[in-house]
Amino acid sequence: MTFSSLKLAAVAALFAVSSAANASLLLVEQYDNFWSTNVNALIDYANNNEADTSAYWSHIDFTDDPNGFAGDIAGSNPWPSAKAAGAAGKNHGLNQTFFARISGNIATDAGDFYFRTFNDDGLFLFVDGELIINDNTLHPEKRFEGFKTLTAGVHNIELFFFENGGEASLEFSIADASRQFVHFDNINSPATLVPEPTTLAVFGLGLFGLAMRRKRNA
Ligand SMILES: [Ca+2]
Ligand SMILES: [Ca+2]
Ligand SMILES: [Ca+2]
Repeated sequence: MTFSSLKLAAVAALFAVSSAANASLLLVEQYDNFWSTNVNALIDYANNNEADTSAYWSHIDFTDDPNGFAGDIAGSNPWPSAKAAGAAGKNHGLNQTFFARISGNIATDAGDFYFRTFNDDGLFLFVDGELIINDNTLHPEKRFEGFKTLTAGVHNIELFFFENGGEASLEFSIADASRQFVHFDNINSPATLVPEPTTLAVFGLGLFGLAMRRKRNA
C-alpha cells in the first residue's frame, strides 16, 4: 500500500468513526464467561475488566435464537461477541454465559416515560441512577416495565443484562404517556439519543484496544 492510499484509508476510517459517533448510539459492551444475579457483582466486574466485545446500536433488540420469540417489535440481531466471531445458536459457548452493559444518554421533554423489556434471562435498568427494573432471576423470555417521570433535558440510561444458558434475548423500548412502545431510533420515539462528547475518543480507543489485543493473541 502506498503512502497516499494509506492516508486515504485513514481519512475513510476517521469519517466512518465520526459518522458512528454522530449517529448518537447506545454503547453495548459484552463481557463473556461471567454472569451474576447480583447487580453489584456485574457493576464491579464491568468496572474492573475490559469488555470482550462492544458495539454501538441505535436500538436494542438482540437474540441468540432467531427462531424463538424476540420481543414485541419485529426483528432482532446477534449479540456483539457472537457477531464478531460468526457464532450462531443459543447453545454456542459464546451465547451461554455472559452479561452486557448497555449505556447512553437520551433527551426528552418533561413527562411520564415507560421503559419496557422482553428478556431472557434477567436484567437491571437504571435511569438517572435510579433502579426502575429489578429482575434478578433466570427465566424464559418475560416482559418487564419500569416507569419514571422525567424533566425536560438529558437523562442517563444504564442497563445490565445477564444470560446463563438457553435462549439469550433482550428487546428494550420506550414509550411516553401514550404507552406506544417503540425503539429509541424510531421516528415516533419520545426520546432522542444524545452523543457524548467523549464518544469519538472512546470509540477510537476501543478500536485501538481491539487491534492491540489481536496483536497480542497472534
Ligand atoms: Ca424484537
Ligand atoms: Ca444462550
Ligand atoms: Ca437464558
